Amino acid sequence: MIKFVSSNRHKFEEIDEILRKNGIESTWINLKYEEVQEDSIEKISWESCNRLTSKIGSNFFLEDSGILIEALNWFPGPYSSYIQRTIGNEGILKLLEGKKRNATFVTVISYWDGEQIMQFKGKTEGVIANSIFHGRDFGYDPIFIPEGKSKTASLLSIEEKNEVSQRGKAMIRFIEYLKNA
Ligand code: ITT
Repeated sequence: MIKFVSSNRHKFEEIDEILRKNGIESTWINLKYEEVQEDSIEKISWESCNRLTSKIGSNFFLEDSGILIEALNWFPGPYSSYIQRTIGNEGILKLLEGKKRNATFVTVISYWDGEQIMQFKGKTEGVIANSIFHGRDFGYDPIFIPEGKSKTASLLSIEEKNEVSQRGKAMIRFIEYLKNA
């Protein structure tokens, strides 16, 4: 049994789909922890995990994710949550009018096994769509088209998204580690 700490139901649905497929049971700890403001997704993920070790006990993981948009000098990255809450997907589309649309989505998992923190990263290249496509409306998914797909991540099933997403890739690395540990 492994614990996943997050306030985000969509994240849990995605990680649970992959863990189940690999025969691993998980419990969702629905907790909004305070995120340190750091300039990298790795640091935020690591520090958030480190602060929870005494509270949650062993065998838990969490992850921090962010979208990096080339035409915005790779912003918002570690500020993705704030930008989503403020200008949102509509604001991003406005900023990108007439600009290059490449973007990279990153997820960094931090796992506390009771002794140390280990990190597993996943990255997915993609493009920002020209408009918002509602479906499974998780964060930037209504405007993010992952490489190899012809529609936004919001229009993919959880399984389809996991096959190409930053979170899916980070999870595969993490599961590989768990199986060999
Ligand atoms: P936690 O409690 O796990 O921290 P959160 O929603 O605050 O949940 P993050 O800080 O990692 O998660 O996410 C930063 C922003 O990126 C936030 O607005 C999310 O909705 C969005 N996001 C994260 N993963 C995403 C994904 O796979 N697809 C689309 N948007 C995503």
